[in-house]
Amino acid sequence: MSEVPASHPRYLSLKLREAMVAGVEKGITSVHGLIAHGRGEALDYLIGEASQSFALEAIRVAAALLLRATHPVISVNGNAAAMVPAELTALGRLLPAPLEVNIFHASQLREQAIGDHLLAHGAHTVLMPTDQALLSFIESNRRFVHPEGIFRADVVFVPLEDGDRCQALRRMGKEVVTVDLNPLSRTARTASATIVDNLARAMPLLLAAVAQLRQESAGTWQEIISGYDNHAVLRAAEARIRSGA
Ligand code: PTJ
Repeated sequence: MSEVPASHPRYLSLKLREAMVAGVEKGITSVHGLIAHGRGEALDYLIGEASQSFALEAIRVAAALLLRATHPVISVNGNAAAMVPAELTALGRLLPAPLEVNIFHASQLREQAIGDHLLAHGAHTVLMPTDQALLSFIESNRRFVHPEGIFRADVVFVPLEDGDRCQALRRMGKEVVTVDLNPLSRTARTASATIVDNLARAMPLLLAAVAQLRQESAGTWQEIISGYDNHAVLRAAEARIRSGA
């Protein structure tokens, strides 16, 4: 790892780059993941490299959706595993919910490496893709899921998605919570709640929101969810990006 002084103005961004490169070197992240990360960096720059109010609103709804769920599942790909393994594990324990490895660029070696990485970070349950349960409406490698995980989930948390699966999950009647710096992506537009923020910043905020809202009643969760308009949140995020503020 190269030395990045904590005083550097772009410290978080540089540390995240290092985490992604380390992810590729450990066989967790695909090389395509580096390109996806670069696109995220550019969008993050445009939203001000801070969690904006549209993200905070979506985070609260995301927490309520995950708490209201009877069978929530946390889907993990190669980018998310490299960036926030401890936070994903903590979310799994807090809800509680299993983590499920689900990647776009097919590789059994990488699936195994991601699973091992999550277990090494203290994950309670890590489910692996199987050929015993297939998602409908989707052709990619992401259709292979675990029968006790994404297949029967009512709410799926899919940070940093690639689009096709989010639509498929919605068509299967599931709620989808995503984190995506691109408010124009198919995932962002089809998810139930889209957190337009950097995954590395959003995860601690989501954990705090879940910890706080789990003290509240199911009625409060329902109120938070029913008053929410994901399209309005996406419009606010897009306006921020276009304003160049
Ligand atoms: O590990 P795999 O095989 O499942 O592959 C994972 C990637 C991310 C490579 C795959 O899902 C992919 O190609 O994704 P896309 O289509 O590039 O979409 C990723 C989205 O995440 C884009 O809209 C990016 O802007 C966004 N993004 C990138 N970095 C971050 C991010 N969103 C939040 N936080 C980030 N740090």
